[in-house]
Amino acid sequence: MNQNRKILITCALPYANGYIHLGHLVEYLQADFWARFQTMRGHECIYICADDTHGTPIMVKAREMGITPEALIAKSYEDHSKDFADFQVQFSLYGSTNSQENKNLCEYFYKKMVEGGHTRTQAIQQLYCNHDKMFLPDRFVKGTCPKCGAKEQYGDSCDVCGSTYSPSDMKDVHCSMCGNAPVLKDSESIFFKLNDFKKYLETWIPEHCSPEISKKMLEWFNEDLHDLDISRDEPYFGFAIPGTNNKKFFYVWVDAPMGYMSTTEQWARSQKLSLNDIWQDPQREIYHFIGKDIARFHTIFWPAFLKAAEFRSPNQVFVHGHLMVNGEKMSKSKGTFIAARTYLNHLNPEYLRYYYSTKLNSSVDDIDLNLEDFVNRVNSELVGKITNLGSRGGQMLKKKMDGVMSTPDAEGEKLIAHAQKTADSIAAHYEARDFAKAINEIRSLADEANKYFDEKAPWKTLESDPAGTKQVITTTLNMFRLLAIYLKPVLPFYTEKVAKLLGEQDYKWSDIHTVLKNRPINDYEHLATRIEPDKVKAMVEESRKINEEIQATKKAATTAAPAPKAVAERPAEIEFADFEKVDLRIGQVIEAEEIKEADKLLRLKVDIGDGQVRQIIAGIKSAYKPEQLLGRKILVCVNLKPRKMKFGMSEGMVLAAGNGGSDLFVLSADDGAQVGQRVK
Ligand code: NOT
Ligand code: ZN
Repeated sequence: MNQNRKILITCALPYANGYIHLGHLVEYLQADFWARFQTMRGHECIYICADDTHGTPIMVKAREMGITPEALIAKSYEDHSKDFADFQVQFSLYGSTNSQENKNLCEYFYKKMVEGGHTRTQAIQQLYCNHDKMFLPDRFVKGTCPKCGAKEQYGDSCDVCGSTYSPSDMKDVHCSMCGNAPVLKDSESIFFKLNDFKKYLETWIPEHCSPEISKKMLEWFNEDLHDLDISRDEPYFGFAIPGTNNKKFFYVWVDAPMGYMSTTEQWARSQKLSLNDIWQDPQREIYHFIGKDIARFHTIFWPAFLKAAEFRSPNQVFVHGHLMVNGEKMSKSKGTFIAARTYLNHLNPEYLRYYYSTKLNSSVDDIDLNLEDFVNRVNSELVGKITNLGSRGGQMLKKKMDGVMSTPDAEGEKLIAHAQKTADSIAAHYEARDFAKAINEIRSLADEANKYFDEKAPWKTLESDPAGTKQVITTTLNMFRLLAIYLKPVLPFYTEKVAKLLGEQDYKWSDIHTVLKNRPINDYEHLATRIEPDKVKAMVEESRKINEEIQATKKAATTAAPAPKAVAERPAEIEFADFEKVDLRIGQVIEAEEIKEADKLLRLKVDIGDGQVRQIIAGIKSAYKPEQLLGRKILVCVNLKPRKMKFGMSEGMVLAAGNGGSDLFVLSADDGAQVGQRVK
């Protein structure tokens, strides 16, 4: 084992507009296991995370709540910090991307990008909502999926058929907040020339990611890499881009990864060190823990940014899968989208820590939290197999005997020696983030200890052989102690209580080499009790209710908004017979002229078949010049009562779509349609 490694690990930064849920915890817990393991082994492991505070969703959420973005992120910071602390996630520092250090770093990276010639500007068109007065990211645009026709899909992808597209491909595009149709507005963006780093990344990726992620990421390299638009127009909650008069801001994904470094910088300062003392130390290992959904940001964009700014890159990006609950995606309506806080209202955090550890490995496979299995495993393994050794052994020694250990018997010595020998293999699994395998080994040791305890049945020999009984209990407590040391990365508080029971403290990995003999123990303090399945039910029920309430509030907010087009009511229905009364025909414009005296009117002569020609006075002057209509086959209502107008009789109606003014489109028929044909 390397002596005194220096490690820095990070987890993805949670967005400051939402709560921490059990899905997030898959990551923060595994990183916490790993950090605690490294620390126990005597290495220095700095564990960094922060809130991700910028971007449109946070700005919009604060607007909806009627508070400033700063107030929103302050509240999230408090909630997130508390959730993590209560789940025993021990960060060296939990920061925020909305810090001065992060702003400085962002500006520094940008300066280096510009100096290196890795930026360019380009005119672009973006959707803009005139009502909400902002540019709309794809997620704030809704419409009808161009592939499958599903309504109310996001502007980037369809939840129903899974296809991806851009908002311009959609029908019925509207702003997700107010329902109005957005307009295209010209702007200019600053792009980071990602393709400048193509060669570099092609070698970097396989060296810094698992083969499965590397393969996936390199699929992007079959063609040129698209440059990354790193600017966003105001209004935007983020850092202004220097030289843009506070009109343009860094895209949130630019300053988010820098949060890893700026938080490290803050931590370094608390140790009277600089950012470079940590980040640029060639001896230091740096690892990012992330979920597979954001692999592209961390294995393509981020190393390119770092290269552009001449910083070293992380040693590895550790990518994990997503959380499923009961074999399915977490579901708000089923109550399986569970907030960290809701869990804590009902259950002990160590149960989840234990359960996740039995499931986690280093692959990107999703992990499943099966709630029934969760109850069973915690009850049978953590409580039934492991804790029982300590509680039975500890209480017998303390209550039925003098509370002082003796020495293990010969069989016990073998058992303990075997458990000690397993340390290297358990450590190797922890090191490889194969937590499930580490726990498997620990559990087999617990099985062996239980088998020994049950075969010796010390409760039967208390009277007949007190010395032998004490040896059995001494063995059992030593085995229990080893299990607790091995479990410390996963169950730090639990292990602390075990240490207290045995009159020790703060276990290091190397403490496994000791065997406790002839020592008094302390009173047994309760360690873990069985999970009542009702508590799990109550947690699910509470989650369901919370999400129902959120949905109801959202709905109330949309109905209160000014009647958005997207949810306009259906017009009153008519009978087919009523429709039949409208006589629509294909007509052909044979004459068209402006009515000089009128702003809006054209005089048309329309052939409607059977030798009939009608004069129609139409309010379409601002949209058409007369010659544009000449010869066109159009749709005409021919049985509208003739109306006498200032400039003559109008004997029909030309059909057109649009809002009026120049926004008007006369409906015309395809070539094959015959003049005079009825339209049905
Ligand atoms: N807030 C983001 C998310 O997907 C993660 C940001 C991680 C930080 O929840 N960045 N980088 N690169
Ligand atoms: Zn809008």
